[in-house]
Parts: sequence; C-alpha cells; structure tokens
Amino acid sequence: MFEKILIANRGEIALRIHRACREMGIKTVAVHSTADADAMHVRLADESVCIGPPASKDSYLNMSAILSAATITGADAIHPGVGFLSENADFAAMVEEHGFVFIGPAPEHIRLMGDKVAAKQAAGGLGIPLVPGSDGAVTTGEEAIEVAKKVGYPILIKATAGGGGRGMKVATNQDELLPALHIAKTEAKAAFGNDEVYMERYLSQPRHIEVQLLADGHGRVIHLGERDCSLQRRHQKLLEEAPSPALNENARAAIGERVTAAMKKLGYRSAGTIEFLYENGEFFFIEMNTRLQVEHPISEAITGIDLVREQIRIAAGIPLSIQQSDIVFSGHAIECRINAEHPDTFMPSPGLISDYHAPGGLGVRVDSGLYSGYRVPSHYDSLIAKLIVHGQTRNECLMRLRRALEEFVVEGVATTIPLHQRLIQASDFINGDYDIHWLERFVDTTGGETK
Ligand code: MV4
Repeated sequence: MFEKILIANRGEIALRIHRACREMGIKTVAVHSTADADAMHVRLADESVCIGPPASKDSYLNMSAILSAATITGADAIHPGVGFLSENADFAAMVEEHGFVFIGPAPEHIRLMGDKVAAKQAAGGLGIPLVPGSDGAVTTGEEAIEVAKKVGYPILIKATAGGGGRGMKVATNQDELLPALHIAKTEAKAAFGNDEVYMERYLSQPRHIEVQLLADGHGRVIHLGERDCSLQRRHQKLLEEAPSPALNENARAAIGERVTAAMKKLGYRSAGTIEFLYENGEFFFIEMNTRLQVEHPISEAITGIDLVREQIRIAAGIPLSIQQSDIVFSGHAIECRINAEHPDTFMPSPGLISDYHAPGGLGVRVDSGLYSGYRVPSHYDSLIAKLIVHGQTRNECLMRLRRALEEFVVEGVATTIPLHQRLIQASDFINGDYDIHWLERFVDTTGGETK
C-alpha cells in the first residue's frame, strides 16, 4: 500500500481525498496555489507545496509543478480529484512515466472516453445502448440528410470535441438541417479547433441518469447504482439524488448489468461513471467519465462504500474485496451543491467567510473546506460545500434536508442555500417529476424570490 499520496486538487474534493488517506494511514501531500495557502486541506495535510500563482493554468493545471512536488516530497501516487487534470490522458501517462502511480484509469481509457465519437462507438461495441444517430462523424450535407432520414427528426448535431453541452445544434426538420450543420461545424471549429460533428436523434424531455462503477482491472467490476443528475442549469449540476425517483429495481439491475459487463470487456480500472439520457423507459449512452465525480457521496451514502478508499486500493493493485452481491442499497440520498453565487443571478460571490456553521445530526454530511475567517478566492469554480443528506426513505431524506438547510450558516458571501430551500419545496421536485429542462424553467419563473 502507498505510504504517501499527493492530492493534485483543491477545495472540498482535496479534503475528501485527504480524509480517506488519513483513515488508511497514508500520508498526504497537499499542493496549492498562492491563493489557497490558507485552505483547509493544506492545513490538515502532512506536507504542502506551493505550486504556483492563482491562475489554474499556472498551478492546478501545471503538470511539471505537480510532478516536481511529487518528486521532492517522495510521494508514491497522485490522486487527481475531479476537474483540472483528472481526465487528462497525457498527465496520467506522465505520472506513470515519472514513476508515480496515477490513481485512476489507464491513460488509453481516459483518452478513448475523452473523444465523444470514439467513446460512443466503443460503448456501442461493448453492448451499451446508444442514441440512434450517425455512425461516427458527418462531413457532407448529403450524408447529414441521409442520416436524418434514417433517424428521424428532431435531430441534434454535436461537436466531436465538445461535451458538457458545448457545440450542440437542434434541427427540427430538413429545411433546418443544412443551416444547423453549417453553424455547428463553424462554431466547433471556433470553440475547439476541430469542426468535426456527429448526429443523434434529439431527446426532448430526458432525465440525466449516471451509473457509478468500480473496476479493479483484474476482471471484477461492480456498480453502485445510479444517480439522477437532471437538475442542472446551463450544464452545471445543482442537486443530485440516489436512487433516481424514475427507476425501479428491474431497470436499475438491467442497466447496472449492461454497464458492468461492458466495463469487464473493456478491461477498465478504477472508479468510472457512465452517463445516460433516460426517456420513455429507455437508456441512451451520452458520455463516460473516467474519474471520481463531485456527486459521488450520494452513492457512498446508499451503499456504505468509500469510493476514494476503493480507488486507492485498486491503484495499489489490490483486487476488489466486494462483489456485486455484497452491495445492498439502503435508503435515499440527496446532495445539494452550495456555491458561492447569488441564488437568483448565479453571479459568483467570492469573499471573506465571517461566520460558518455546518449542520449535523444523523444522516447529514457536509464536505467543505470552509471555516470562519476563510477567504473564498475568485479564481476557481464557485463550489464551496456539498450538503449530503441520507434518509431511510426519500420523504425522510427531504424532511432532513429541509432541516439541515435551515441550520446551515454561511455569512460573508452569497450562496445557493436559499435556492435549494425553494427548490425542495416545489411540488414537481417533491414528486420526483422533473427532467433536464425543469430547473431552468423553475429558476426563470420563480427567480428573485429568495425570501
Ligand atoms: C443530448 C440531449 C438530447 N438528445 N443528446 C448535454 C451535454 C452532454 N452531456 C450531452 N447533452 C445532451 N445531449 C440527445 N441526443 C440533451 C442534452 C442536454 C443535457 C444532457 C444532460 C444533462 C443536462 C442537459 C442539458 C441540456 C442538454
């Protein structure tokens, strides 16, 4: 087992990884920019190294600075966390080339799943259900018209180098198709330096459901059920829940088995998440994330499995000690992302935390690096805390979540706490009756009422 792990990340996820290491008796190295010198994970780590000025490109994305920090501290392995370099295949390869263990998948799998067309073709070949569409990239208008005839309208044109909602254009009929194709290619070229696009049938009211998996690279793959991440605004998740209110036991087992069989065939290693659109009882693959995800704690809450500990054990070459039959799903969990943003305008709200009190009690977890006197920097994403609440039923979880949000004190910056308090009172949400477009409508129609 590793003696020392360098955590190549910041904020709440760096603290989360530090906690798993500490419980495993593994020493931790925190890296930080000059803006994060007072961060909680830096305070708690066994060692810390300043890797650069605030800008991410000069610090948390600075591969050579991170590798140098690993060298001078004698780290055995590097955990990339989420975001930053966590899905950078070149970084994963460099880590291994420099003699450290990358706590994550093999670089070739990171690269494969980072190319949206190659990922879709690989997923299809592994038996994962796909959205009907083109077989790879579409280059000419004639080809686009043929694909659309086969697939049917409305059609979605997606940039191969896109992802996260960037570079998508809808065509509702043939008259709109060629102009949409031209615009999509032009915008993709401008945004990603690559004008390649592919086509899919457009699903108009899907849910966004993702399946969490763990694979040890020795042939054992298990799934930890699904997470419903449909409540997003401009592709930013705000609240996630597990299990999805839309799935029953059979649907859960069916998609779980398809995913684990596929990842066995691929020879995947580490934690991974397969993202689906779910509409009319059918799953359609959209992307695979080859990293730990922000919302992983709700899967931990309903299974009792520490995903970061399992990632570390897998990276150390230890076969999975749990098998699918050991996994018992228990209760319901919801995660609220607490962002330092105005709850109506979503404008970032960095600043000094003048007072902080985290809720507690049975079934309440807060993952955050905040403390009274901490200054939320303006250089990074606005996530400052995750409130994860578990209950034996969804109703119990909702009641507990309402109580925990009332207890949560964060003074000095604006936060999304009032938005969550409004959201969990909405009848559609209480009924679990929402799709990927619901939150934007909710915010647009009820925004500004933060009382
Ligand atoms: C789609 C779709 C509808 N139909 N594909 C957005 C980002 C990327 N993950 C894929 N996305 C979508 N792909 C087809 N064929 C709708 C979306 C989408 C979306 C997906 C998940 C969560 C939120 C979303 C918000 C807008 C659009």
